[in-house]
Amino acid sequence: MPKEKATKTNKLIYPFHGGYLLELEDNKERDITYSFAKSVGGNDRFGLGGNDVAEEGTWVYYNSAKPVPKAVTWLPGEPNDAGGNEDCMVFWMSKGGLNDIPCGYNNIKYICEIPLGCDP
Ligand SMILES: [Ca+2]
Ligand SMILES: [Ca+2]
Ligand SMILES: [Ca+2]
Repeated sequence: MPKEKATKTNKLIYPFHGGYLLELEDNKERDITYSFAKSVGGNDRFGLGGNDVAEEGTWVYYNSAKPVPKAVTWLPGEPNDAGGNEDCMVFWMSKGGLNDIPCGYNNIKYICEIPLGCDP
């Protein structure tokens, strides 16, 4: 059911004007946005744009379809595809880093980014 999962998540992206689920380029962006999630609080999981829905073990971002860079590091032992059903990237706040969890997970917040305009 990879397509259904992707559609479910895409619906969450559209309400944000010009924004999309967060795509981490490196650990610097990871640390900055993790701190942001921590300051927002209120949930142990914050969903990002990374997923391996299309091909197990191949992590890409929803919006750009770019691979999740090797420069972005996960929690030790993650992503582990626990139960063969973890295809979406989250910040796991109580563990302090990136984890993969089932895409249909209910109790979750999402982080989006909006590209800055570069008008002259
Ligand atoms: Ca980004
Ligand atoms: Ca997976
Ligand atoms: Ca996991």
